[in-house]
Amino acid sequence: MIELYTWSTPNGRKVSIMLEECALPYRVHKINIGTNAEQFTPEYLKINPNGKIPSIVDPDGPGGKPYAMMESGAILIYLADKTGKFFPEKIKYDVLQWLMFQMGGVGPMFGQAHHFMRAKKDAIPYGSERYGKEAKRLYGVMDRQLEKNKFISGAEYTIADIATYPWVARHEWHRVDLVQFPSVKRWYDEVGARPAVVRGMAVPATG
Ligand SMILES: N[C@@H](CCC(=O)N[C@@H](CS)C(=O)NCC(=O)O)C(=O)O
Repeated sequence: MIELYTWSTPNGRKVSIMLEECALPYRVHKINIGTNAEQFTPEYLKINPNGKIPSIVDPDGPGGKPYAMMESGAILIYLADKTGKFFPEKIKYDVLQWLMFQMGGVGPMFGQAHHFMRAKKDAIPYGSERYGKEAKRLYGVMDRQLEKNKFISGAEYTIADIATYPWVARHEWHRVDLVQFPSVKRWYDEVGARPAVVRGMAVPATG
């Protein structure tokens, strides 16, 4: 059984959605990052040297040996390779582009918007404006892509959609009205109706 170390955040939920989509058995270990302590214990740093969630430990990793992994994008690729799901060879590089767009753009920029808008309550207006504007720009990019394509990286649902959905689910946190991005809204409703996405978004059950 795969051990999942996570918390109630978009990066954590990418992995719980993927595990649900692939019907892989997993056990949830809550790492309450709000304590500023649980993610930095020596035991946890052995699994995730970066001191963040999510992480997994697969007892049946490469070569049949236990394998610990950090970085949500890498974990999605690993689980896709393991199961042969949601990372089709024929659109591999399209998927990678949009996965990297999420990992290097959507996640970090929305995360900064949340920090300045919510955690700092707009105390530093420059930060809220800078990251709020960048978040809207990224929605524009996604909206144009989703106007032409059913899913983020093309005609099929892939790990790029799984990586992006939990961040768009926080649109109110970065003050984006999905009405202004109708193709993102169409995709968001469709992906959000998938039973595995509903289950994955509810992990961890409390926290
Ligand atoms: N690039 C990393 C980012 C992970 C990340 O930033 N996780 C946040 C929660 S979403 C975290 O653990 N923050 C706790 C901290 O920074 O102390 C990934 O995608 O896995």
